[in-house]
This record gives sequence, C-alpha cells and structure tokens, in this order.
Amino acid sequence: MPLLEGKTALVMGVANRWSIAWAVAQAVVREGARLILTYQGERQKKTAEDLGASLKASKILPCDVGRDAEVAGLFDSLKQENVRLDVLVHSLAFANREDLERPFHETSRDGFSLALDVSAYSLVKVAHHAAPLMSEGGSVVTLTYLGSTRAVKNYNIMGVAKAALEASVRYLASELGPQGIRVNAISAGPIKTASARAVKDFSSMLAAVEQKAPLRKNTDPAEVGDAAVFLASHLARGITGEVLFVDGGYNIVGL
Ligand code: 1JT
Repeated sequence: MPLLEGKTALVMGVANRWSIAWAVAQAVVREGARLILTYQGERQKKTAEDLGASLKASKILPCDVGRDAEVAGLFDSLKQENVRLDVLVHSLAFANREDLERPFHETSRDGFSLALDVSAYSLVKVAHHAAPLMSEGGSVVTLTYLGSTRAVKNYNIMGVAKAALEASVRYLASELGPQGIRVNAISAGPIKTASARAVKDFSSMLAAVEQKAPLRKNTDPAEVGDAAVFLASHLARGITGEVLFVDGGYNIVGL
C-alpha cells in the first residue's frame, strides 16, 4: 500500500532537477500523493513547469517566500479551490555568496537579515498560512544541516539561519500539535545541488564525509525524499518537533 495515498503534498523549493525538493516531489508522488509545486520566480518557471508536468503535478505555482503578498496569494488561491493540504515540504534557503566565503564575523546586517528571512522566517509564514488548509491534520517538513549546532567551516550565516529554523520547528510543533499538525526537520548530509555548487571547496567536503561517515558514502537526495515520505506518513504519527538526520551517520562520529 502506498504511504501517501489520498494525500495532497505542497512542495516548495524546486529550482532544477538537482534540488532536494525535486527528490522529495518524486518520492511523494511514488507513494501516491497528489503534488502541488511552487517555484521562486520567472527564471524558474519553465523548469518547474517541465519537471512538474513529468510528475503530473496538479498545480505549479509561483511563490517567492521573501514576499508576504506572494505567500498569502498562493494559499488564497489554494483555499479558493478548496484544496485540503496534508503535507507541506519547505526546501529552500538563501544567503549571499560572500557570506559563505568571508569570515563569519564579517557578515553584514543586511546579509544576516536576508539569510534568516528567506531561510527561517519563511517556514513560520508558510506554516501560518498552510495550517488552516490542513483540516484533517498534517505534516510540515523542512530541510536543515548540521551547521546549525556545530561551527562548520564556511557555513557561517546559514548555520545561524538553520539554528533559527530548527527552533522555529519546535515552536511550530508545540503550537500546531493540538490541531494534529506535526512539524519536523530533516538534517541532510551535504548534497551537490546548484546552491552547493557555488560553495568553494564543496567537493573536498563531500570527500571528507565519504571517509568519515559510518556508511562511508554521501547522502543521496533520494534518501532525503524517502525520509520525507516517512515523516509525512501515518508511520510518523508520534513524531513532532524533531530533527531527523539523514547523513549516513556523519553527525554521530567524533574526531
Ligand atoms: C544554502 C547554500 C543553503 C548551500 C547550502 C545550504 N544548506 C546546505 N548547503 C550546502 C552546504 C554549504 C556549505 C557548507 C556545507 C553545505 C548556498 C546558498 C543558499 C543557501 O559548508 C560546510 C557552505
């Protein structure tokens, strides 16, 4: 029996076929969910529409989470069409490139605000709008990284943003739990997405993980997709406010 039969999943953050959100979209469709995709802007429109069509997505809508009006507009349009949501996947983040390269103490006020706004506040905002559509309860899943709790070289402001994101997961889980809405994060190992490609020395990081992780391999986006299916499904009905590591065990190893 498919794990998400009869459920509707909104997946935010598909930019291209290397996106973690795309691996999640494929996994939820494989498990029988109806898929709604959002993409950030004009530049991503064609790609999102092509990818969405290949999975028979029922809707492919624009939503730049940095703009309140676009977030409100997205959920208004879903409400208009009487969409009941069961699953919300938040798989997006942003930081200025120089903030991932220069020393962390050089982070500008604007760079700090931007990274936290797009990468952490956006979860609060979309959960706020999604909750009323989750009339039969639901599951919110976001993506995080180990740099939230460890000072990982170069991750810098994104680590601070992920710490805020993980704390937001706990507050949202606490407040939305009484409505049957669970909120969890997946802490993925490093994955070579388009965003990660822009990071210097990313390939050497992948090599280090391959050597040190208990499973001696890097994280495959499909592993994240499957974990998201689990968290979205009835199998995870007792789990909320949690950070689930999908990183080949890298986070448990000491020096
Ligand atoms: C962003 C970027 C968020 C890269 C990200 C990210 N979350 C994980 N990665 C990959 C990564 C990046 C670094 C790293 C480890 C993993 C790019 C900009 C947009 C937001 O350092 C050890 C730097």
